[in-house]
This record gives sequence, structure tokens and C-alpha cells, in this order.
Amino acid sequence: MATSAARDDDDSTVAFPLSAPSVLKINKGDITKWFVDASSDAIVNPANERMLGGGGADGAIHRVAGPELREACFKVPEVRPGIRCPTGEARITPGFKLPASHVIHTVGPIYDTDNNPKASLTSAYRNSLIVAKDNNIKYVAFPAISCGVYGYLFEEAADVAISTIKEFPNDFKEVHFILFSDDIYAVWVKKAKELLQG
Ligand code: AR6
Repeated sequence: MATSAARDDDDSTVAFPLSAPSVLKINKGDITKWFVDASSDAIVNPANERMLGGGGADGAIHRVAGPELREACFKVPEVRPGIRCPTGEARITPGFKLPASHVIHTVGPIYDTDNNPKASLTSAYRNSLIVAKDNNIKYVAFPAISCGVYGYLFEEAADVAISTIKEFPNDFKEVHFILFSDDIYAVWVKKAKELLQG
């Protein structure tokens, strides 16, 4: 495995080889604008258990995708009253008006109230990647799940996120993080250097 990080695409993108066929890219930006080929690409939505929209990245994704996304989410069967996607699980829908072809909805833990936030956040990343793989997605983009309203500490979240992506070294052409803020971006790049170049 190559061990060096390389800058590409634009000034903010740092690429880390995961394996010969697969690369992890960390970018700054808005996940609603991200796509690769509009057919085998998916963005991950940090949703809530109702899966009908909300604030933060979820709100932005629904605004750009248009009302069809809410209709598709509404049709996802409830596993319990009002709950379509329990914490740590993932569901997939089309992207509708988004540039990316698919949205994988997952629910990260609320840091202060979850019994085991690390296990729940690991499951959210892992199940998102399993759903992506099962749907022949080759390019996946994640935001920093649970790092907004849900209050997860950035350093701990970066550790979980990158460690879990390392479990899938050969399944995707590219896994991206699209990070909204400079501070989270800096934490993610530092953690990727530790975990992928160490
Ligand atoms: N692109 C990339 N990242 C974004 C964007 C964007 N357009 N907008 C915000 N972020 P959050 P959570 C970042 O709160 O903590 C919703 O109401 C944001 O800066 O979106 O998992 C849901 O419905 C932060 O770093 O998700 C749930 O109720 C990260 O995305 C709840 O919030 C995640 O912040 C989920 O909370």
C-alpha cells in the first residue's frame, strides 16, 4: 500500500490510498453539490430516526433533492411507530434533483444520551457502507455524522469514521468526506494521517 497523502482536485482535497483500487479523499465543502458519475455515486445523509427531513445537512439535502425525496423517505417502512431508520442503521433512496444518484440515510448517535455513542457511530458508518456495497455504489461521500446538532466530539468521531472506512479497503473506487467547517476538516486530515500513514 502506498503511504503518502496527495493533494488533488482542488486545494482542500487530500487523498489517502486505502488499497490499490480504492482511495479515501477528504474535502471541504457542501455535500449537496457532490457527485462523480450520477449513476454509481451516493451521498450519506445524517438523518434522524423519522427520516422525514430536519435541519443541518439533512435539511440542505432535502431542499436540493426536492419533495420527491421526502415522499420516498415516507414510503420507507416504519420498524416502530415513527421510526424508519433506527440509530446506527441505514436506508437508501434515489437522489432525485441532487447531482448524486443516491442518498444513503443513516442516523448517528446523540452523543450525550446514547448508551454507547462509539458503537452507534461505528454502526452508522458500517451500515452505510454495507448498503452502498449492496446497491453497487462505487463512490460514496460522507459528512461528519453526529458532529452537528448531535454533539459528537470531533476527534473521537474522526477516529470512528476513518477506522470504519478502513474495514472496506476493496469495495469502493472512492470514499469521500465532505466537511463543512475548517476545524472539522483539520481534525479529519490529522486523523487520516495517523490511521492511514502510520
Ligand atoms: N455539507 C456538508 N456538511 C454539512 C452541510 C452540508 N451542506 N450542512 C451541515 N454540515 P448535522 P447530526 C455539517 O447537524 O449532528 C438534523 O436535524 C455540519 O456542520 O447536519 O448528525 C437531522 O434531521 C456538521 O459538521 O447532523 C437530525 O435530527 C455535520 O454536517 C440531526 O440534525 C453534521 O451535522 C442530525 O445531527
